[in-house]
Amino acid sequence: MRPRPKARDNGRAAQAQETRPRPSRQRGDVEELLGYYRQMLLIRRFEEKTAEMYQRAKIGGYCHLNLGEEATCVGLAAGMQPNDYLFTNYREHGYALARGIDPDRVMAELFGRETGVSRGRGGSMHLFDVDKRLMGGYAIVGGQLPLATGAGLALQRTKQKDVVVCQMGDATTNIGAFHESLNLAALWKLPVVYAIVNNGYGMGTPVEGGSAVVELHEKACAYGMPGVEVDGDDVLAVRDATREAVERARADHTPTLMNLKSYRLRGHSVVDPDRYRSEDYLRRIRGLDPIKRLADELRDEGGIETRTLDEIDDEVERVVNGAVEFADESPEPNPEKLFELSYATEVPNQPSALPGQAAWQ
Ligand SMILES: Cc1ncc(C[n+]2csc(CCOP(=O)(O)OP(=O)(O)O)c2C)c(N)n1
Repeated sequence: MRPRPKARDNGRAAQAQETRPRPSRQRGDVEELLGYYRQMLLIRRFEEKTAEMYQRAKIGGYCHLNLGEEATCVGLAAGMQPNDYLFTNYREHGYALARGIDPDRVMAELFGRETGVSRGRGGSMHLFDVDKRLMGGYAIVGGQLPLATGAGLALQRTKQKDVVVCQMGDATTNIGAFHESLNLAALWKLPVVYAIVNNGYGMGTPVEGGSAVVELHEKACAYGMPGVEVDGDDVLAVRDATREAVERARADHTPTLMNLKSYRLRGHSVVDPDRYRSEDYLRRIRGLDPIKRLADELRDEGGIETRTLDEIDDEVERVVNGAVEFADESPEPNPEKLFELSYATEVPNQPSALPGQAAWQ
């Protein structure tokens, strides 16, 4: 058996702290920063509540949280135009919220209710909202990449000006679909931005345990496209890098690979006891909390009082509690109608069939 790679603390956490000087001036409009702060806090409280609701068995199936990755969710969404398309992996609640989908409908989807964003048919890993141009939520690692690339091809062929952003995890860069997709996007000049949310781990395997190239943006050179490393704990850095890549894709159809270096504060999914990361590593990444960082910046350079930040926290907590109430009171989907949204063509529905029995002859 191959020796298990050491818990990943390869100096990145410590180094990250050293290479992040406090900005010497206010970097953005305070109102805008407060908006990002609220969105990030909403994701934080929503995900904490999701973990609680999972433990209370209100949510079933697989469930992956964006805790610690809030700056990537909000920064990516802020760097896109409302008409641009977003494809994500299964760790996507935060992206749905950052795109402006009502938290009530996101929570209802996690509860598997008819009022959910995917009418209760998708659950945590399959959030989909065509109005907000969130094109899913995919459970198969790398599954979103060929679809996002195909969407880019469709936009190019129909001469539309919209851009596709395709989010993925770090381990996804080791999947065949990653390489095929980037190759075609570069070859055909497709308006797609590939955004790695690099939280350092694919389940329990650290980046250096699964990838021959550890600096993942360097993989872009194989396809002659720009590869950009971004501080994924800094919402403004993520927004600005995304905006630049998205506008480059829009202007001359040059795809980009972004490597957003971030951390996840908990295990891979809500049932992962997270035994492969050392206490020391966890302590250090907690010190890099993107929300605390933005709060400090707002206080120190924006002149915002702690009281104002606390009020925002109270307000988002009410929103999240309201979302739970809404989800809890919403009806379950009618089993008679389950196939209605699953297939483009009509399929006979036999909800009385037992598991393992063919649904139709
Ligand atoms: C094709 C495929 N292989 C394996 C799995 C099981 N699996 C689910 S998540 C995951 C790790 C992916 O890690 P990464 O791409 O870094 O994303 P993250 O979970 O960190 O967001 C694996 C191996 C899967 N869902 N699909």
